[in-house]
Amino acid sequence: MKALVNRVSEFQKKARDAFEKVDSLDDLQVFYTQFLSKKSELNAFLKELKNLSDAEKKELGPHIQTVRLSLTEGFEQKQKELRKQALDEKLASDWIDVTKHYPFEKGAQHPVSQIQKRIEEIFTSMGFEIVDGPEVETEWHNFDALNIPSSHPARDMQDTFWIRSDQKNPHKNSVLRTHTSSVQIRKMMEDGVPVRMIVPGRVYRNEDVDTTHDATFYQVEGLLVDKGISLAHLKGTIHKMLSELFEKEVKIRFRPGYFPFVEPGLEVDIWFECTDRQGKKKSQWLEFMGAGMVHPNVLRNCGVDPSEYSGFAFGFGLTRLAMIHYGIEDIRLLFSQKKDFLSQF
Ligand code: FA5
Repeated sequence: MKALVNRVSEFQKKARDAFEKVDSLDDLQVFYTQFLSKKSELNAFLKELKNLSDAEKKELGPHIQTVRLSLTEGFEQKQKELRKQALDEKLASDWIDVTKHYPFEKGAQHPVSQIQKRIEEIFTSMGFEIVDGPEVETEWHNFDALNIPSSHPARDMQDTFWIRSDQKNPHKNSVLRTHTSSVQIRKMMEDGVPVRMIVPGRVYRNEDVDTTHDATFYQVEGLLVDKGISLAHLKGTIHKMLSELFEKEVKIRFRPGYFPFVEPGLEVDIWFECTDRQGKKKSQWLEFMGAGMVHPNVLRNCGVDPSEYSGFAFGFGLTRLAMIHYGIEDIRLLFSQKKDFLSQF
């Protein structure tokens, strides 16, 4: 026992001397290995305790633990100091002059963001709220609640990126939302009616990309539900929105269209006048958006009584609108990150 006590005292002295000399994180690591790790003499002392009597263990055990504790505290404190010192040194030497390349080239808002901002201004001036929703959506919100059950052929109208589709429960399956219409459901279920909102947002479809189709694009959904709402309100709202946006009287027309979540369903066309590359004036009806009166089943799915409330809904491609507005011929340019192209807007 006496021999062990002496060795512990000697160890303690050696450790203190070594600690005094620690000057860097590398030194500290060497100190740790030698005096605190499993390979250290300290650990060997603890093993040797086993061979002593109970009384000796009671006396020497706590002493060895106190030595270990004081060395560990010293080690941790020193580690903190040295790490801070290393960080301070790095920060002092490792910095960049952010003004070096001044003046920066001036950035600008993306054309789709510019149109989105303008659309938001126009709709908020008409008392519409701007609402957001998740881009990873449940199958139920994206399809079933909008009157598109899994067996319905209308599912094929929107090629879908499935995230999870191995379960029978549409609340558990998820998709990258194929349209912003899913937010109609979320909003009415959360806040009830009356409602007057637009939802600008990104949507995804598993499409073959071409000049007018992208796999990721932006839509704006509109929903107004209240007592006594009719198609006349829809027509007035869309006409006002487009005339404000194009800063002139815009001609629109309604055609019958099919979307399972509206009845009657419509396609809205816009009379578009432009000058082609040869300088020739061109005018034509352009398909602009889907719309209609909210289907009674959709209202019921959201807990709204269709005998009391009615409403209109619409959805248009914001990316396509930006193309029309700025005369962009190929949708792929918009998200090509090409500075030459983007700096024109
Ligand atoms: C819908 O997505 C319906 N949710 C719209 C709607 C809402 C109808 C409310 C009725 C009531 P559709 O699949 O037609 O409908 O898409 C709407 C618009 O998104 C199109 O008119 C078009 O402008 C745009 N769009 C559709 N697919 C693409 C694509 N691949 N790339 C770019 N824009 C697209």
